[in-house]
Amino acid sequence: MTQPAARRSVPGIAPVARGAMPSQTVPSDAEPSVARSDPWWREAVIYQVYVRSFADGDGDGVGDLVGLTARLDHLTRLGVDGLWLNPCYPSPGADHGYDVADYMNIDERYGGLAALDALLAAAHDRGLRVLLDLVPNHCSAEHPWFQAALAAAPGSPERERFIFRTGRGPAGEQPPNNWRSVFGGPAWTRVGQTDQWYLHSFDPSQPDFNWRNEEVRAYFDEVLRFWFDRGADGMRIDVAHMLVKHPDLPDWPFPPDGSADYNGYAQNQPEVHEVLRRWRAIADSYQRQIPLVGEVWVPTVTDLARYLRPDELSQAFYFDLLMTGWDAAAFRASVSRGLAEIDATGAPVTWTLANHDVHRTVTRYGLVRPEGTVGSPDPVGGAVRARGEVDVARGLRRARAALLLVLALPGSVYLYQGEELGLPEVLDLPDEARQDPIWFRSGGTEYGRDGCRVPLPWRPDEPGLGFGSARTWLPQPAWFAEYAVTRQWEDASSMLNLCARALRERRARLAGAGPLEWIEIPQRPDVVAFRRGAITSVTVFGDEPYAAPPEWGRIVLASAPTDGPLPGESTAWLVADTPPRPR
Ligand code: TEU
Repeated sequence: MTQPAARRSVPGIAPVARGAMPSQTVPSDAEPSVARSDPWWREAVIYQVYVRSFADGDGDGVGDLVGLTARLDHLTRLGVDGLWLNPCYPSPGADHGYDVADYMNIDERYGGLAALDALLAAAHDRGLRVLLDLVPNHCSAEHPWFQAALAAAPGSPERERFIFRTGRGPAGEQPPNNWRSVFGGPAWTRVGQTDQWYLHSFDPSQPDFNWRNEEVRAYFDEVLRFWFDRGADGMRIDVAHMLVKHPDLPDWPFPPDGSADYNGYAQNQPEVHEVLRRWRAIADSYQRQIPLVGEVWVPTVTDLARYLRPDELSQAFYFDLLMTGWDAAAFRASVSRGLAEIDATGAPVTWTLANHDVHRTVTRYGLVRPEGTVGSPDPVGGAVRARGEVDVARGLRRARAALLLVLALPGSVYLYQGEELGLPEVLDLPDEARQDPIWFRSGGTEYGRDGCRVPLPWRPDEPGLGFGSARTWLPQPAWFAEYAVTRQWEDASSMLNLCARALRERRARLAGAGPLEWIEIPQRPDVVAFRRGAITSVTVFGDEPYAAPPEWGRIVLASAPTDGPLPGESTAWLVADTPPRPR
């Protein structure tokens, strides 16, 4: 069903020969002056690939790089600028790749290094950039350094690469402090029956590195260079705010009523910025533009902006909007906050409505009756993974509208695989199928993130819905067939066609369009409208239709069918034949 890939030429991208190892001085340096002054990533739309759930090339039930490479046509037809791959390094898979055992290799289950080289070549050939995922806060307990640390004595240089401490209590049988793991339970695990414990902000199989140790810093310099030399176009950086801990590891004053899990000593320490500056210098030492995109969960947008100072991260996901519910005032306030605080840093706002850690957009916006509070160990888990009764049709309407709104904003946008299909969260996976460490560590009180990681439906009438294997690593519900890629390309009104059209319009009408100008509509507080470049974007959050003034022009794209007023819960992009005069 897929059409042949359009070949686009993108400045700064050089096709890389299959199997070749590009160096930093080969053709990707072409046109550096153009690229230097106008970094490609500032307005890019990047598609996030959760590799094990995108497409399976070898039929083992788990997605891989061969499967991905074979289906790049889907992404070129969709019209994105690049992709970000969740970690695919060798890993025991306790947290599906966020437990890395070898930082300078690709897992054989995903096809090994040769498959990555082939993917880079094929993607570059189509003008698609490829970002990898750096996991620097912790490694896998199977990483040779951690194995060496366990074998070495307390106080040894091997242990200094991690955070080992003596426990409390007469025999050191209590954890060294009161810190909690993001995945639930204490953040410390005892080494056998000794008085020594090691810190893990996530699962016990993910020991935290000691970022105050120069050997650790030097190692990651090497890791970055390894992938940039190989042709990676950028890096997403996992929990970039967490690397450095308070030097004394003091107890954090958690409220006794359990109302907040945020731990200000385990993250967001001033020294983390030294590390980010170091990485920025490495990225900038290449003759092409390499973005570092941070996953930074910090309490305020002002905190977030500190990570985006000119010599630190190029971008950081704007989770503020992802955590905002379907509400006109809240949406507009979040967008304004982002534009004010982030723009001031000189970095583009990096919008995202979904990723592999949160409930899918359709489900978040369609939640009509939340089921009490979520007993999540994760400080933001309750907000982004609330369960309850979902009105899927409503959720889809809102997700379509939200997507158009976001695609009209200045900055860069990250789409999570399946978002282009309007996939809802799979809330009712059988318990025995669940794999997320959050599910196990929370004692089954938090269902975790498996429901947004179910393998994609490609073709409705094939085993495994065309994923590439009949038995997929997480089971696909029967209703996934309705959302299949081929079916959606055939349906002009599908989310997939809406998304593809929006990306085309965005490229044609909004490239380099600059800032937005809000339009006030005092009589309709449920309508959010702004003008940017040639487009006026209007979102109706309420149920009542809204008739846009004729001078705003004609509708070029709408998230819901209309031949007059915009229906409730929809977004339309309008274009005036003669642009309105500036006020
Ligand atoms: O996520 C960081 C993290 O803290 C998430 O748990 C986040 O707070 C939460 O899911 C939102 O509710 C990153 C990765 O994206 C995640 O997949 C990994 O499990 C985690 O780091 C550990 O590497």
